[in-house]
Amino acid sequence: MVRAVRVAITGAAGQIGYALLPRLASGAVFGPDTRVSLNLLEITPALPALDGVVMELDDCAFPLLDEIVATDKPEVAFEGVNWALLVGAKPRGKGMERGDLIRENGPIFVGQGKALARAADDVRVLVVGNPANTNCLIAMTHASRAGVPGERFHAMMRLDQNRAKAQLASKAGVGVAAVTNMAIWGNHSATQFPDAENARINQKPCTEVIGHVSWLQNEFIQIVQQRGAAVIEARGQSSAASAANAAVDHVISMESETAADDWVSAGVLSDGSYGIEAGLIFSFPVRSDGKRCSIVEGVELSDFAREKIEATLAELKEEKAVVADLL
Ligand code: NAX
Repeated sequence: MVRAVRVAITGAAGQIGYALLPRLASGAVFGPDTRVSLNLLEITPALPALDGVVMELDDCAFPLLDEIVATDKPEVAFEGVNWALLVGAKPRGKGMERGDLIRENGPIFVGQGKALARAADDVRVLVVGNPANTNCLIAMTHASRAGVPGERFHAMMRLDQNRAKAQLASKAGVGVAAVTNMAIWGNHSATQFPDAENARINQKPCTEVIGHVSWLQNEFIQIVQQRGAAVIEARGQSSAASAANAAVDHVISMESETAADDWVSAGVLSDGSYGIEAGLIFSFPVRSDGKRCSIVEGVELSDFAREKIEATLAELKEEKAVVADLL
């Protein structure tokens, strides 16, 4: 049976949008039996650039692509969508502190959360725009007040998961598919905790396979935490192809059932699991049943892991305090 999905992408004329849209339109995300419509949101000054992106999508002649809506109005962009990928946000400017960025971008997600609740009945939301967890918290708060369940809001941690898997695979000399159970805990920021202690390589504990405890507890964590900065340093621009790829991976994972012996990482609404303050958007290992996802319970955490998790939790609490008036 042919099904149809409608996907909203904000910041669609940006660099992640440019890498993401062809993947959505080609069928790479929802499969060869699903027709796709794209609702593209941009700020008014970026509409001419968005026109160019629409021309290019037309010129790809994707057989599964039904309709493209390009707009600067959130209500139009979110009308009847099944997924909303909230990518659009202001980039961090020179000399800007993290707190300034949070204050700059927070208001965008107040309006978008409200608009989502008004325009879409059955929507799942992935927030990519930084600071992703706190932006997600803001959008979720306003949408859930209008009746959209908070569990449908996710902050993207998949790029961090993919980066961590790639590092472990390279260190162990195996393909990335051999690495499973890669949990990223906490915030999509330099305090995140990529958890090698619970990762597995060819179903064996990663700590046994790699063995090099000091590397796993130091260099590995730092490489993953700083990978975004390393890409900016090398490329002069932030990660775009890998970020778009991670958004694709996230949606595919949420649309399918997670293997019983694996998990994926996503920033989701904390229910108090693992002692994380309920109500925060915190990255946990999660499993999806194709429609809903839930936090994996019972993952063992060492004292080292708990200390790292406390640090990233503290940062998320601080971010929440900075946007208290937006919640
Ligand atoms: P770009 O600056 O290339 O594109 C952002 C686009 O968003 C621009 O076209 C801008 O006009 C648009 N925009 C701004 N405010 C908007 C609004 N209110 N409504 C709709 N559109 C709006 O940035 P890009 O490289 O595409 O990155 C987008 C966001 O992703 C940034 O916040 C970036 O920090 C974040 N990232 C998040 C990652 C994650 O793993 N969660 C990784 C990659 C990336 O750094």
